[in-house]
Amino acid sequence: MPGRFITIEGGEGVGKTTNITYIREWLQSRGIPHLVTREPGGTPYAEKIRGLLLEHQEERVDAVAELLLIFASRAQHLARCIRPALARGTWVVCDRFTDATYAYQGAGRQLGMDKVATLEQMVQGDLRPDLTLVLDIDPREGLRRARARGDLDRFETEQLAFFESVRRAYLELAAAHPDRYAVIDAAQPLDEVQRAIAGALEAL
Ligand code: T5A
Repeated sequence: MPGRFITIEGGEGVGKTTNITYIREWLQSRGIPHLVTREPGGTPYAEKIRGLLLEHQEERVDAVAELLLIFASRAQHLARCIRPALARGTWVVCDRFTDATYAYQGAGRQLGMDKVATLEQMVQGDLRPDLTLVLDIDPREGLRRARARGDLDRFETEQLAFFESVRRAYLELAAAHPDRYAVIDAAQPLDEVQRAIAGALEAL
């Protein structure tokens, strides 16, 4: 693909949205054509699935149903947004992608990594991000930031142990593929976080 694919990951309230603004400015200042998108979501149809996933539900949501909905929204997002953009040379910056599924469904929901890998292969084929920025923070601090910001979605009401598993999974994924991931200490002041992000973008 002529465009580059960058994903930004991490637990709750790590600062993904805040830092995507910085990445957008960084790309703009270099005249690199880009689009910023997010998962779950990214197209009108996929955003409807996002609503189903994030809203509080009366009935308990089955973990496999959740996993399949996430990949349904990803298939749509890839077909209608990400692949066409990369094919025309546009860089794509995505707020969360399949690493979130490994971390939240594979580890957090304890579905295991194999199920996620099977669906990843089916939905993505060989497409993987060129760079994944993992913003890492103690989940207690991330949740404190997320709570300070306002209402909590369906995932943000999970217990601390869930978010500790999520964090461990991200760090294990990054350790297994150091060429693709940059782990950034998100507890630092914002300008330090952004300096580290700039370093990873320069390297790419
Ligand atoms: N999900 C998603 C899955 O379970 N599986 C999947 O496959 C996918 C794709 C999506 C939810 O879906 C789940 C995971 C998620 O729970 P989301 O909206 O993408 O939700 O993710 P959230 O983590 O909920 O995003 P948030 O908007 O809550 O957090 P951000 O974007 O990481 O944090 P941000 O930028 O809003 O910052 C939070 C606060 O911290 C401050 C900011 O100003 C803000 O107030 N902040 C800092 N403060 C001090 N120092 C710094 N360095 C700071 N950086 C930011």
